[in-house]
Amino acid sequence: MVGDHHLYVGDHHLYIDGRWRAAGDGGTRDIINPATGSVFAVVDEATPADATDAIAAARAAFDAGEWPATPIAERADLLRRIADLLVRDKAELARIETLDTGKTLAESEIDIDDVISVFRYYASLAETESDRLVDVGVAGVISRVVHEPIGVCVLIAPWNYPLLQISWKIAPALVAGCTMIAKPSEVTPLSTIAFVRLCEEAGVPPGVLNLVQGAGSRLGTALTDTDDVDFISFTGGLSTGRIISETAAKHVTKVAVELGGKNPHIVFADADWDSSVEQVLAGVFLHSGQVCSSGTRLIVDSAIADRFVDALVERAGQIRMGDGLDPASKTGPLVSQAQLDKMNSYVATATEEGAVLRCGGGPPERDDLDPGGYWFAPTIFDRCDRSMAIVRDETFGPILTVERFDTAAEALALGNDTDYGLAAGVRTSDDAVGEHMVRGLRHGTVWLNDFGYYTPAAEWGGFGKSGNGRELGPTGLAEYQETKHIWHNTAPSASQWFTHEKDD
Ligand code: TXE
Repeated sequence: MVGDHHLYVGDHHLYIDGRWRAAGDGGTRDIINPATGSVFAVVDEATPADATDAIAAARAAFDAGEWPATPIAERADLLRRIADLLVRDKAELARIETLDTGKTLAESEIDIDDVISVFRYYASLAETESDRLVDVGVAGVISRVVHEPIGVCVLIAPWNYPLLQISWKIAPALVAGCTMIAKPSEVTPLSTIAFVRLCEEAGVPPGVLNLVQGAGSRLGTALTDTDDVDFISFTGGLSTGRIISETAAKHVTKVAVELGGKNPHIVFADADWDSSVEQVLAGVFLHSGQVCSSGTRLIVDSAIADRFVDALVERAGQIRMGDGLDPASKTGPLVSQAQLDKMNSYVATATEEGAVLRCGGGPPERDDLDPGGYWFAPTIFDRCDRSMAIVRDETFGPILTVERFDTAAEALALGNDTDYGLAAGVRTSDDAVGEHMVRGLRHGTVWLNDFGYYTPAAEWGGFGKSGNGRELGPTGLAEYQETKHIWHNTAPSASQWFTHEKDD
């Protein structure tokens, strides 16, 4: 057990129309440290009426406020000020993220660095955006395509990368000139609350960024079943994504949903051995597998499969799990009892379905871990196939399944045999095979001889049931923009449709 688990002190109010305030009914929620299972903070819990207030504030700030018409250079400056404040408070934000999610401090620090990069990237991108002139071939007509903010945005984030995922939404929304309501996961709201304080300090105008924390099941209707919202960006589970999409459709509200994945990591016999072992492990066991792009399906060449799996099993047993605040920990606990229950139930089902448990399958055999924490050891199931729930479902935990292939065609078919399509990895030293595979895989991101990396400048999102829409990159900004065509006749004359009727 490691040090500082005292109650995380401070106001954790809602932020609506530039004011911090308690929930309408005075309600609060206990926030749990996953490494101990004990309460370390208490936050205000919004009511549906609070959510409606937040939408009204964002609506007024969009319809009558100055932000949508603020020059792009000023909006970009604001994003850079936010990035500078994130740099200043990085250590504290990383600590909060670790206490809230359980991930290691090293991972939290990388998250905050990525958040900073996203704000800087969108500041620069917005400044280089330009209108598009269209030559319509009509004398005196100037035809332009311009981008305008889409309006009021509802931004709903999950618990696995709390600040990172909300920042992928807030940064482009802000620079596009939108106003918004941010709703972090009720499981991990603290870094978002701290971040909104930084936005206030940086000078985000009242009403532009509003914050309501609380259960999605309670706030969802108020946030999505309304004509006052123009765009909903959601990251989370498939079933929630469906509910939100159906509700939004009633109002013809635009929606972008990122719903996770069941990501294949395909290893050919000629792949570099050491980096393959290393990255297959990191790809699935980092953050205890609670990553939407986690490489949970190992699809390995039969020629090396037994030896490769033996190597993984040996190394998986050495991964040091522990409190994220302990610098010796390489991975942390699961986020909640609910996730722990889910893993235990998948282990039971997989065993019934005939998968062979090679390691893990329950808590690590250690007596130095806090018994209240949500510990689940790196787990490998061999001899798996697509009939098994553990291969089809997004388990969202540290469970690797192993399938074997004999030909590249088989590997490709297996890699695409999923309802999802978020990310995939291919490992081979044959460039032609690699190119064939990366072009054939129906996934939004494909890594060749690497795994897990992304950059703010490249789009992120899924094929299939991994969602629709894209975050990051130019498309991630375009989600927050309307496209308008302006046809400007600089020399109008009355010589068109009804001229002859008048003459007759
Ligand atoms: O997600 P939820 P949960 C997957 C993963 C995980 C499963 C369930 O498989 O085990 O989803 O996780 C808000 N209207 N992913 O239950 O419920 C909720 O408050 C509006 C994949 O935590 O989808 C939170 O802010 N909002 C994933 C957010 O939705 C609602 C990351 C996500 O919660 C709502 C997390 C409603 N009706 C889980 N109901 C990824 N893609 O990375 C809930 N919410």
